[in-house]
Amino acid sequence: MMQIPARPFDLPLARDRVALVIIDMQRDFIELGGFGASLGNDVRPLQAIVPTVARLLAGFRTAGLPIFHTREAHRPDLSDCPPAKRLRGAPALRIGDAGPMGRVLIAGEPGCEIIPELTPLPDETVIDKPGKGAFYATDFGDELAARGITQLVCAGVTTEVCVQTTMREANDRGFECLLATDATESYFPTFKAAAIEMIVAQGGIVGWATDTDTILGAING
Ligand code: C5J
Repeated sequence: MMQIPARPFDLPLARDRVALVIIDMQRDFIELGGFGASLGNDVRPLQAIVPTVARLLAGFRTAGLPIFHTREAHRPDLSDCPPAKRLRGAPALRIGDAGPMGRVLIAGEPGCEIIPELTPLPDETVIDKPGKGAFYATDFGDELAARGITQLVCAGVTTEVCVQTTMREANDRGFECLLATDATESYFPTFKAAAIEMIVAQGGIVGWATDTDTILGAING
């Protein structure tokens, strides 16, 4: 058992039951010309966490622990993208529109790919998800169950949207989730801070939170 100092209290992680899930570190959210930028967001805070996410990923690889990556990705015919999602607001580019990195958030398009710094290795599982949470309309739950995983270390973007949604979905399914606080980011600093507080409040109502060095110290120590 690896004892992780965390908020709201220490979390024992079991080497044979824990996996890393890196959420939506895609060009469309992180690079200029992508979906995130088209919504009017400053992508630089998301770019700033890339080295930390890469360190966390490297640590899990070194420890030989399972790794999952997710992508928010829709089918080219948009049959898995409800109009209520596609037509929301007035972005410069909607999901499925042709942009500088191909069609926005469409599987197989350059913008939908995970950024090169975090390219998954062949033995790592990539989950394409049409929603905010990684469990909705995917086989993520089955993949975790097949490996006996009950604990998730979570990282990626954005903290209060796809990361928190995935943690809440996981929590409802009985998983223990630990958020790597410096390996996640939001376009809105106050939302990131609030999301972390929501997760750890009330005795860890959604999960736990700690920093990347603490996690790496435990899994590679
Ligand atoms: C958003 C995400 N923010 N990956 N997606 O639309 O958090």
